[in-house]
Amino acid sequence: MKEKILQLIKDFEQRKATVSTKEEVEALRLDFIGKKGLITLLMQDFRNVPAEEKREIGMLINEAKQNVESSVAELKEKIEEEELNKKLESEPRIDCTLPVKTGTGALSPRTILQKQIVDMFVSMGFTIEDGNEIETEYNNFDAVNVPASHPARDMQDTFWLDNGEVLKTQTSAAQNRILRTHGPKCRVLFPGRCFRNESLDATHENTFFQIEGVVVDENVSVANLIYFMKEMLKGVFKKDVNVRLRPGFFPFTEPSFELDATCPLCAGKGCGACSHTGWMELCPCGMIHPNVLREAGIDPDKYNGFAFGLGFDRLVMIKTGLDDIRHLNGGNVKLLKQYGTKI
Ligand code: FA5
Repeated sequence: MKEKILQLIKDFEQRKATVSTKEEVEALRLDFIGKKGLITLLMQDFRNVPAEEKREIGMLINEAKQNVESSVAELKEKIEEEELNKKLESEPRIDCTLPVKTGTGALSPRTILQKQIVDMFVSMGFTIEDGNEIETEYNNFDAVNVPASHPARDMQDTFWLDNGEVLKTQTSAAQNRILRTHGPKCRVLFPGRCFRNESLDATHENTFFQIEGVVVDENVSVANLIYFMKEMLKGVFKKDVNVRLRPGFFPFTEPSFELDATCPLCAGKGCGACSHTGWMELCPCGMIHPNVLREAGIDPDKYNGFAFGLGFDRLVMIKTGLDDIRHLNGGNVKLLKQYGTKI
């Protein structure tokens, strides 16, 4: 038996030196340790080995079997590597060091300006948050004091989903969650995409962006609101911009305002862009309604705050001179790239 095993090991080593394909390796494996392989058959004969030789013979057979297994694995790996190398040699080479063809895309003017505005507010101590695009009716309306009978809930304006949720019509939909999370002393900016079932024209899209901000603390005033708005406008237009507040109405602010800025194009003298008024309507805002604070678990007798909801596409249009909001959602890369440089 011992001689047989030693002979088998020799035979295996000889065969091993001759194989060069995966198929040959598999045949070699089957011949030696397959179901009817030579070593497997020897193992079946093992029961006939005299008891005193069993230990030595057993070890020899096991070593031979392990040697075949590891040799087969090594051979397979070696052959696979050789095959891969051959394949790589035969394929056209890609030179990763060649310069990349640039200019295939561009950041939207919206993206560029939003980043600038976000940076400004971060430098003024604001945290940036993201809102959902699909919102509950509660967050979009009830939580911000929009009563059930308010016309904004009408099918004309709101995209309702079958499950009763809505496509967020305003970034204010995130107010309740944000106030709850951040608590009564907070400065938070939350840009987001909004959706309304509007007739489209040069200034109205069904998908547009707002940038909303809230500040809540003790003794917050309208003067604070004006300060932050002027700082933002100074950053956007790189010069001081005058603002004025007109009375407005929003269920979630009291008092509510429409904030106008002196037309940055004609510096308030009057031009086509501002309908010769010298002012541009820019940002609805106001002092957060006590009901909204209360609904978010904040005591309105102790804390107050302001909120603003900048119509962001409008600001992008003013800044770049783009005359139709629909371009901002279009895929004309050349156009968007060109207007992006104006920011
Ligand atoms: C609101 O959406 C309020 N949530 C804003 C607000 C926030 C007020 C916090 C007070 C406090 P309004 O519906 O006016 O308000 O929209 C705000 C701005 O979004 C508008 O001034 C306008 O610039 C922009 N906007 C509204 N509808 C459209 C539209 N269909 N296409 C493009 N921009 C729009």
